[in-house]
Amino acid sequence: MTSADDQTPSLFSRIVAREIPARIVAETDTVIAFHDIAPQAPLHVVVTTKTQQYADVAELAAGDPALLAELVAVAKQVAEELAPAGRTPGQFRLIFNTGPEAGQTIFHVHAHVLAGTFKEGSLV
Ligand code: DGP
Repeated sequence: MTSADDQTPSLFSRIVAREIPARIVAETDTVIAFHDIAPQAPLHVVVTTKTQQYADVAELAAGDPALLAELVAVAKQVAEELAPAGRTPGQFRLIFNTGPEAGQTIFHVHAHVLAGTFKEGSLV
């Protein structure tokens, strides 16, 4: 059991369940991607696991590396398919805020896929 197991459904689990609307852009059996509600770049998509078993990327890497690889593959797919105008498809920043002091607010592992520029150097 990991730290997220005993929690009530996270906001992202509620998006997975379609209880909260989101602009979903990709989905596999285990991973889902949707536009961030407060974009920090012309392309800003959140990629997360469909279950909330892992709170952050360190837990996911230790517990299910294949699922982490799937999440990264979906991030790349999104960055290829939704590249901002004038940007090279498939070139992107991938940010996993890990812990509250690093800016993590939702403790259900997720990556931020960013491309284009609003705030160069921002860590989301
Ligand atoms: P983090 O701070 O790394 O835990 O990222 C959480 C992200 O989730 C943050 O960039 C904003 C986004 N977010 C929060 N609430 C919602 C929501 O209701 N819908 C969507 N699409 N994104 C949300």
